[in-house]
Amino acid sequence: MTQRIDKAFIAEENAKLAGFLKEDYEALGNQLARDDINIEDITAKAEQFQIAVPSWGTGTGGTRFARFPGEGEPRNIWEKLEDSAVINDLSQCTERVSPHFPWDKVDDFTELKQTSDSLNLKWDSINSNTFQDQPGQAHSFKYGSLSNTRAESRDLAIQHNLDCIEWGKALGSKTLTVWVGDGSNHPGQQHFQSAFERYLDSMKQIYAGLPSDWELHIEHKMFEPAFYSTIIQDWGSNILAAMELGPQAKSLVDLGHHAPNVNIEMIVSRLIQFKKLGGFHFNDSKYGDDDLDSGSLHPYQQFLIFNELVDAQYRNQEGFGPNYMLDQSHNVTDPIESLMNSAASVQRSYVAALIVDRKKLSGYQQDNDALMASNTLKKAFTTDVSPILEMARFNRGGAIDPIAVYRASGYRAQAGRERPNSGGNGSGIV
Ligand code: LRH
Ligand code: MN
Ligand code: MN
Repeated sequence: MTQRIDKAFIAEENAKLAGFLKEDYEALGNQLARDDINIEDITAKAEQFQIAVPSWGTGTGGTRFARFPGEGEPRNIWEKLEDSAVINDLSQCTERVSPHFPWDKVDDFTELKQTSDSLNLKWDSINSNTFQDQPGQAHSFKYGSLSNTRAESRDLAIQHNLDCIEWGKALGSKTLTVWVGDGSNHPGQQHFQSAFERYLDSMKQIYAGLPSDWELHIEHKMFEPAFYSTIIQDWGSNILAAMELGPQAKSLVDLGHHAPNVNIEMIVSRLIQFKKLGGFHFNDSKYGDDDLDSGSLHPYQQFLIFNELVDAQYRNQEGFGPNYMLDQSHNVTDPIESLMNSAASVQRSYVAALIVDRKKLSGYQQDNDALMASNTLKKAFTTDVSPILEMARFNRGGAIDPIAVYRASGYRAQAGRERPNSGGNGSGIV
């Protein structure tokens, strides 16, 4: 077992930065006070912020062309949990892990729950996988899963989702996320309406198996692996399906799953308005479903999404309480570092949205003062809220500078020794 980073070591490293943090925090506090914002209130909210880590994100994702695994990659769900614990110990905002079945192979769910408990981790949404065939699978998903023309394949996909609910119960999860790659690659290949009817019929059977305190999240994606049409291609088909199923069904927004230039924050607003916003998969993209690190390319978009979320939070919008999760693929970075960076990037957007002067914004909107409305948002976005994020981590016993502490700890090298045959030699050359 790879040893977690010692609390005393984190404290030692923090001590080197604590003086600077105090100065920066005071300066930012004075700056915010000019606008009647109490920095302590914002820090308290930042401390409550949580975003889940995807179990599959702790390994190198690669692309469909190649994968270049790094040193000491986790070889199973237990080792993924070890890495997730390190991420949370340092970041203090990632106490949940979202598993993917059957990528995560588990024989004994009680034992897995005990392990996660011992690492102070909880379980977020369960992700089912019917977008590929498993070895020896009796009926293929080649022509779709929940919408397949053959009942045998549909039944298999339905049963897998029902199994996921059972496994989730054992882990203490309360959400099932369903993304399917179903669709078509050629015009005419599929009858759109019949395929959607079959999908809805299958989803109704899954919905019927949901415990009353669970939610079913439907994830849309415009394309890939089906390159002509996809069954739940956008938020329109998504919300239609969610409305058809019932109040426990909601839509999940993965930032990389839209056409370029789509106004995602507006989609978020619409879903909030109709009590259908289930959750997020945060990542960033330039071309398509790139799964780049969150906020690495479009931090303003991420902030504008949080502007909608914070607005709903302040208005106590009924039915509002989405799950936040990262869904990224790390090709060239250490996944632990990328996940810590990305969690902080999303948290940064949240905090920046908290300091938007909403009273002023609302006045500018009322008066149609477009320039000042936009500047009000920009003012919050361009404020460097780093001291708040650092103080939130510090107050909770995490690292002021998570990446620096992680690198200084030598955790990755230790993982390399403890996890032989994990597929990488650390150089990226395999
Ligand atoms: C599909 C997706 C979905 C899957 C994950 C691995 O592109 O975003 O969330 O479960 O990738
Ligand atoms: Mn996703
Ligand atoms: Mn995706």
